[in-house]
Amino acid sequence: MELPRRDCGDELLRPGELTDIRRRLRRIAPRHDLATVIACAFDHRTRMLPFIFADTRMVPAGVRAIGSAMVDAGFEKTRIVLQQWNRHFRPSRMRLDGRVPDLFMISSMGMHLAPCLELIRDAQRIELRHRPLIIAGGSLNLYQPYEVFRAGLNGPCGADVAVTGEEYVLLNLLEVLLSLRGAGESMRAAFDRARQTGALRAVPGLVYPEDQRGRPTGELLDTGVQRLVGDLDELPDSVLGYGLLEAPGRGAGLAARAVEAQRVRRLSPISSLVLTFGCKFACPYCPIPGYNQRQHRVKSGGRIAEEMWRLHKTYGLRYFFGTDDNFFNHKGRTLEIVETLARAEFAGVPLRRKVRWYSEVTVHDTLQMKEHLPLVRTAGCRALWLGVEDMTATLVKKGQSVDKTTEAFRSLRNVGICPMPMMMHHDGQPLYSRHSSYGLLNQIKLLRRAGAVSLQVLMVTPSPGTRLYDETFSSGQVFDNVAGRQVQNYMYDGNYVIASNHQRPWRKQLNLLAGYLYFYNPLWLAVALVRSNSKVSLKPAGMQIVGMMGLVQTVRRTFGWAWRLRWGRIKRLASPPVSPFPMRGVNGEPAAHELVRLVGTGVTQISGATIAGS
Ligand code: B12
Ligand code: SF4
Repeated sequence: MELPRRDCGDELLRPGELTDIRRRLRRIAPRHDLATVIACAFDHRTRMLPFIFADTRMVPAGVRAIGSAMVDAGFEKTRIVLQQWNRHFRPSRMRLDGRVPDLFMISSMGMHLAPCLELIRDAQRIELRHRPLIIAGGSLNLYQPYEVFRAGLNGPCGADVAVTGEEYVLLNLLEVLLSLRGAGESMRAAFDRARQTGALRAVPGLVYPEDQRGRPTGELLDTGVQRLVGDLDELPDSVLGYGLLEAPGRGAGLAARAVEAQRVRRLSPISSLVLTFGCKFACPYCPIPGYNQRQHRVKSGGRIAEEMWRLHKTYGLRYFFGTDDNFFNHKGRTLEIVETLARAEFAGVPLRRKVRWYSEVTVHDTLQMKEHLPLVRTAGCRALWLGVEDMTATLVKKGQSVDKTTEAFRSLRNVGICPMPMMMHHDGQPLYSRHSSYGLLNQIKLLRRAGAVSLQVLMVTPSPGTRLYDETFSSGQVFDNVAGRQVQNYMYDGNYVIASNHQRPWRKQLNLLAGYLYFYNPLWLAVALVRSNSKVSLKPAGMQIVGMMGLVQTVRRTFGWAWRLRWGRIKRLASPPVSPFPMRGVNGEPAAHELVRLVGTGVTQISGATIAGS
């Protein structure tokens, strides 16, 4: 099951509501002098192709967005710590402005669950009277908020509250807490009171251990699906977040000051930037349309141009990655953005001379935009990631075919935009097929001929919040352990074969490696160098070098798994993971985020399977 949809017409916040709450908080912030640390959980075992380098050289937009929202609301004592850069950071040792912070927040994706829980455990070691309010958020919590709670003596413990939504939900929570907070009182005490008086029930987008008159009930209360901000121009300024970063280091605590502005570009040369959210397709393995309540949300071209310019001026940033699910989703809106970016000028300098940007799109929409691709390039775009999945559309149909994909890739390449394919390998696809385009290597060959500059091949893997999730588990495809080694969250990244009905799943694992080796190798590096006078210049050669380095790491991390799959015994799961605690919604409604529910003996519901966007 996907996330349930709010009532029709009630999916979005009232226009201006996010702007208003920001203004209201700014008025009361000086009375509260809050200090906040936001940590980004990161499991270093996930470092391999196809994301190697992007994972540590691009500060995630989620933590930055939350940091920006805090500063914008008037809480300037805020620091962002990335486990990507600070492996030894321990919340129990953190001090900000000479004191233990009032709020400790954690942002985590699903596959970074283990370090996320360790951060929470460590924060709980802080002496009770100083302990900050622990708030968990990020894509893990959008779909599986119950994961940040563990069994304690009195029911669920761990994080104090999980935020299952975006900036507005956090600001809404803070406004409620600050309206109840007495002078000198801790944020945890204010939270306890808000919980006991029922004040938090009116904040959609929270999950927390239920408490009735000071007594834990042992249940998790879910206040329902968030309302989304429709106009992304209402979001706080993304420039603020970069000013809060803790510099990379080996220490367990925090430095006296955040990293200097002039170091940001070297540490994070690529800047992820929210441009749009949502996608009109409904791939059964993708949680994105459900999460967005079937809405397409955009920033205006003017706002994007201004943000890029100011990020460039303030931090020297030049390369931007749009965190879009499908940037070409709506032709009219896309054209408004690219036309504005193409003609934007600041201080007499055209923006397109200073910045380059990249995003994710679909094959279908690229062809719809074919005649406008030269304009897209003029606007500064130099590479687009396309969800090709399986070119023959055997696995997924979203308007792609061998001919259409080839046409889309050639069109992009002709105007000087690098096409970057994202493929999905699955049980039915052989490594190679004779006289057809079905095999993995056949398709990689076609994509390379059509101009592909990089390659992403992931195995179909169950992903919460999707329509296929339940079925993937209940059909017995998902592995529990292989040769005694438990499948852990960090392995749900598409790089490990952890769900398959294939008789020889180890072959699938080796196929992924073979696919990469076929694409990234010294031969193709030499060819790319010889052809480097094309419109996309040295990029293919550069990607070959990055790809080969990443491949070494991928082989190192996944070859042992292939070995286990070959020789070890595979134990399978019969049902998907469920919340370890009963969950309930407000006013007797079912909990919106209990996507899997066990009723009687059978699993009744759940969400679906894999991978990123487009
Ligand atoms: C850009 C991107 C990447 C980039 C960049 C990552 C980076 N360093 O920035 C790259 C290409 C490296 C990447 C890789 C992967 N990604 Co990715 N990626 C995205 C994408 C498209 C955008 C992420 C983003 O920046 N969004 C914009 C920010 C503002 O949104 P956000 O992070 O959700 O944060 C908001 C809320 O969650 C919340 N929030 C966030 N943190 C916190 C903290 C607190 C305290 C609070 C209160 C709130 C809060 O508020 C934020 C502001 O609105 C998303 C899809 C999407 N549209 O979000 C997938 C997504 C995050 N990726 C996903 C996955 C699965 C992966 C991969 C495993 C690959 C794969 N199999 O697809 C790898 C993992 C790599 C690794 N080692 O971590 C999944 C995660 C699913 C999950 N359950 O966690 C997503 C959600 C796509 C999907 N399937 O729906 N990804
Ligand atoms: S996989 Fe891509 S095209 Fe399909 S629904 Fe998700 S974002 Fe849209």
